[in-house]
Amino acid sequence: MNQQVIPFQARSGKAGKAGKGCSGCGPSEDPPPSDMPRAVWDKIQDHPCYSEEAHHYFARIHVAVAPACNIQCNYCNRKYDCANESRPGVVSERLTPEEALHKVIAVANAVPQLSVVGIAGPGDGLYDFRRIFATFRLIAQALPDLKLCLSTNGLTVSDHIDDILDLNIDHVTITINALDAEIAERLYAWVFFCTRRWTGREAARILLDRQMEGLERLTEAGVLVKVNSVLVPSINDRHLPEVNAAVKRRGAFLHNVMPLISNPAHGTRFGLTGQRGPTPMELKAVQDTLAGGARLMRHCRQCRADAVGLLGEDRGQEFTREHLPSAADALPPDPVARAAYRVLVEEERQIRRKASAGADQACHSLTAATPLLVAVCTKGGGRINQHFGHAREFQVFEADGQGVRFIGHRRADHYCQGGWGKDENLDPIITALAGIAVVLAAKVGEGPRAALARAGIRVLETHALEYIEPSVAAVFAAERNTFRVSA
Ligand code: CLF
Ligand code: SF4
Repeated sequence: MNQQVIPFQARSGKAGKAGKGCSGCGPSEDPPPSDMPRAVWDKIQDHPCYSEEAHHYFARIHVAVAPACNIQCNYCNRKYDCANESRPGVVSERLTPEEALHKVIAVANAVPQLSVVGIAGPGDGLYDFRRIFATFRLIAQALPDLKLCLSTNGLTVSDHIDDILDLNIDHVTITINALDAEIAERLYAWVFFCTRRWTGREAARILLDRQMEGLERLTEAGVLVKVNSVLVPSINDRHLPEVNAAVKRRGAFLHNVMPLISNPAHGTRFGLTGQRGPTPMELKAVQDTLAGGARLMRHCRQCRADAVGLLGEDRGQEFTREHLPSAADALPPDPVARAAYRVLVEEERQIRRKASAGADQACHSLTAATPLLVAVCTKGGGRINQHFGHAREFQVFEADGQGVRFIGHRRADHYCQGGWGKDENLDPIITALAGIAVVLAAKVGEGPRAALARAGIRVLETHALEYIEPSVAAVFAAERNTFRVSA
């Protein structure tokens, strides 16, 4: 059992306590939330992308069985053999359906957190649909407790509704970046449809119409659809509220606005033409304008198409072909550890909810207070359980008079390089933490603490191993009551 996700050994210590100075904000209500049917909650509660809470506990595997695509987005370049890049469209190796099954069994037996198998590229999840459905069929037969999850550009999704339902694919993502063809034609180079390649506004219209039709047909059939939108500054940033409203009307379960990743080295059209991605604060500003519309996903990590593990960690390189057992040595699927892990997670969730009970009340007493952004170093389990120097990403929470909310993450190279600190990494870390007032870590060295203090960011160890939301609430209350929290 992987102890780092749920550190049960910590329970008898301070791990279960709510924060100090405030009873803490956080999940105080037993799910499902009042606006969610029980059947829907049952589908999402262990899906790390569809439930923010679940992403602290559960892992996904992407099997890279979909190499080709029927459209060309200006932000995409499908690459192989790039182990160091973490972004969609990049894989180290592509798989046949049988190889995918072999890999999923090996990962499932080694990673009890695994709850979802996704197909998310490196091309389109439905272009080579026979291969995709063959893969899902093999996996569903061998590991029926794993959820199946499909990601597509939506061009052909309405042609495959019956297969999606037959295979119990309950979760489908469609990437919809625009409703307006004038905007969309700046995002796509071409669309291959009905045996020919379309470009310009005609291509955009075909794609947008097909996406909307697919979304409607899926939601009518009861499939939970997440809509991804890539935020491209000066192209669709001001248009995304319309997209959000339109997909909400058509029954989308979640809307995930992701920042454009753009770099000339990636060889994409946007990378080569200098189109920049949004800053973290620009992304947050757009997401904030969508509040009250379709439910927002803010914990996306823009995974590789062969990602393995919790969101934010990628264990894909542990499970490449050369690391998998040969077919002769492979163990059969064993669901026991996964079942045991789910029982422990349920128990842990109950404890966490109790620790957070009454938290919102404390935040409500500070309704006039300015919101506070707090970054957290965590390895999962919903706790502050990672050293500052080991963090490759920081989870960002916003506290205000309404409570504490997860609002995103910031990536940076980690400071600690096996026993010594890499000072060159501190500036990029400080840049990545723009707008953050406080960092909560399990531990931090004096060097980085002082450097961050010079940049106006305080790093606190006072909530080590505690639950995140109550700790953030405690810091919020202390800061806004001008009570100093000393490290
Ligand atoms: Fe994979 Fe996508 Fe399914 Fe999740 S990812 S196919 S819904 S199992 Fe998740 Fe990764 Fe973001 Fe995708 S963090 S890129 S939203
Ligand atoms: Fe790349 Fe996906 Fe766009 Fe196809 S749909 S070009 S795989 S991002």
